[in-house]
Amino acid sequence: MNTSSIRQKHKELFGIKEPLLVRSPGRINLIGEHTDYNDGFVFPAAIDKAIWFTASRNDKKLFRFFSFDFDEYFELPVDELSISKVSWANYLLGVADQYKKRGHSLSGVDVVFGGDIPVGAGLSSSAAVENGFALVLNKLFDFQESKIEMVKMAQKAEHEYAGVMCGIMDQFAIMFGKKQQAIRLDCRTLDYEYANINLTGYQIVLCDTKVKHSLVSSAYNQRRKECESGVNLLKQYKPEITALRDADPDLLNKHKAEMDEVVYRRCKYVVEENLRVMEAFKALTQGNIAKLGALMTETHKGLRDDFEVSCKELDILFDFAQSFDGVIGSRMMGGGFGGCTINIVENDKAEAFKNGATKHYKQTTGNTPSIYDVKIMEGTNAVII
Ligand code: GAF
Repeated sequence: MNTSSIRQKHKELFGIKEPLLVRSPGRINLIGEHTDYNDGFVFPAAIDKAIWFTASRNDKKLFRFFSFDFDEYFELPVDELSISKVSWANYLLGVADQYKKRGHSLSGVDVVFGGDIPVGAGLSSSAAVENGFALVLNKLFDFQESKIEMVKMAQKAEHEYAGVMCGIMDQFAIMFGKKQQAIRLDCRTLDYEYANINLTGYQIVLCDTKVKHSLVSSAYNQRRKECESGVNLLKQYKPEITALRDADPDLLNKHKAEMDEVVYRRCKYVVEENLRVMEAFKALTQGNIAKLGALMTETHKGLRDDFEVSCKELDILFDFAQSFDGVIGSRMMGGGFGGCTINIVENDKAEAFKNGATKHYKQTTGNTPSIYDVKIMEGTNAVII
């Protein structure tokens, strides 16, 4: 897939030669996993894998979408906007619905979209689609919504049309991404700071397990509930606690005996992870890649043992990375139960690492992983051709 084939398809289907062109990337996350919906801190970045959209208005009061990757056409009258049985269409319809709820009057829109963000790999292809379509509508109809409003609408689209009660990290990182910069985001205040990703001598390698276990969204929503139940207990002692962001290890340990054992471990992980994000930001800005790597490794252990969102396949890749001389940090990335590990690897050992991980994963699971080199790139934007 390239942008000229999407543009060609747009012309074929809708007869428009020069539609609006929007690029919306995937994201990685250096550290800060499952902290966003606990009002905590995250450290993601937008990448050089993206979904591209061509878009134009139609005067037929129709949503007409073509998914290049699924090779499927979808059509719905604008006045009948509601959740569809076609799951890919929901990521666009959910965004349209948010515009409607903010009082914008929608008319017909024609869209072709597709790209190279692998689905189910934990690189947030869904948020890339939501953000991209948010920008498409904003531009085509001149709705004048700000970037942050588009981020919030994209997040709500995921809640209401995809049923995943996600935090704000993915949509934020994808909208605000900048070349060569990761974003340290405070998910409560939405204050953010960019940090130059200067991994001199190292590169980021993603190893994709190619599995996505079916419990992803139910387990995700379940983790949110467990965190909330920890907050409800701690609140009885410190009413100012409204999210795990407000708790610290001492307070948690003081009330450990009163907590359900599982809830305690979920809270412990989140409280520790928030502290790790702060440390990682400091380490990266000081060029201390070894420290960043060590923190990532701790994160994986917490996600595996306390938060329990890893899986056999991710652990196999993590263990291999741990044993490989030349990997300075490794961990599962994203919501969990499949998807990728993110690895920081010495440049001159990267090829050997990729080959070794592929061979080991094949031998242990019988499946071939996908390996991606990623670069940090700009967030969602309209492209002038
Ligand atoms: C998914 C969610 F969409 C994010 O909001 C975040 O919670 C992440 O899992 C885990 O850190 O990508």
